[in-house]
Amino acid sequence: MGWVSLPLLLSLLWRVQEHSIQAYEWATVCGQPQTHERILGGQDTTQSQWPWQASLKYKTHHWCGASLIHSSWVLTAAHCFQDLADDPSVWRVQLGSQSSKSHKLSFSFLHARRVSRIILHPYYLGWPPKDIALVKLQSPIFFMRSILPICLPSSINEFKNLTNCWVTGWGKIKENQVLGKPWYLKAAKLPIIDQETCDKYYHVGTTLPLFIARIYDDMLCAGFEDGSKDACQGDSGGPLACEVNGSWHLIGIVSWGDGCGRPFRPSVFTNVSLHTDWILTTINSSTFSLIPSKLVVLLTLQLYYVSLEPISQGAYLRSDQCGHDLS
Ligand code: 4AZ
Repeated sequence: MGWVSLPLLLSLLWRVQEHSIQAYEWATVCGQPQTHERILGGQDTTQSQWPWQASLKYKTHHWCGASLIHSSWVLTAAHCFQDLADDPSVWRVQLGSQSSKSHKLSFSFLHARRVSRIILHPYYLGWPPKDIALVKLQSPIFFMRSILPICLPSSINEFKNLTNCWVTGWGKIKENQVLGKPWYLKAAKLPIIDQETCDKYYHVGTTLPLFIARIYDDMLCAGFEDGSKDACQGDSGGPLACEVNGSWHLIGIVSWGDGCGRPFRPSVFTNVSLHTDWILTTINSSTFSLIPSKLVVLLTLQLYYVSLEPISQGAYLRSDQCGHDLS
């Protein structure tokens, strides 16, 4: 290794570390699609309008939606993995594509990633509540016009007066009809329904007494009484994105519903604001676990440098400076 490349390598490593530690500096870039187009509910949409939308693929097949929240992490629903959470190698994450079936050339290092970790919520028991999972990409994705993260809701207070919320996905367009060619992302504007009203709706047409709740804990509903717009199978894990003070926030994750488009059966989402702490803690602890291994690399480089110093022509980085730089 030439001596010119050593400081470069060190600075690169340091930048990578800095990037991971200050994981949430991206808050300044999150939730800001670089477009001013507007769409009608249920119509085709372009990826740059929803640049955080990801397709979680089982091998090569679109399986669930997901949302980019960080250059190395997407958030999705835990139920998407069923019993396949232990094997990250069968999963892929595709970003930056309007169609769920991307062109072979665009299924490249620019737009798709293998998965290195799948972390289900520790209290998820195989069905909602806590239907939420973090997926770590094997390497960070590059941000571009069609690939940008969405903001996380910082508190439940952000729920007040949410009037611009959209669900997006490549799921079925009717209960018994899959999305057809060219498999373009769909978006529908949905009003939020308060938990009490939603629970009442979910009792309509059942013999279940009202004191047995169907909507509880971290469940959040959005949709119409008549079911005219709705999420469906294949949209699971995808975002309910709401505009708050000019930025888009990930308010919900598509979780479940009784069929699709049925009256009194709106879509049920995982309420992300109740999981922000878990998300941040999990991402940060996963990031910090990298530091010891980086220190080993840096120490090794330092030893390498010390052992070669007598024959090197000029010292670009003395070990004391190195120690100072890393403090
Ligand atoms: C599903 O099976 C599913 N109508 C997702 C959302 C809804 C229903 C089913 C909501 O993944």
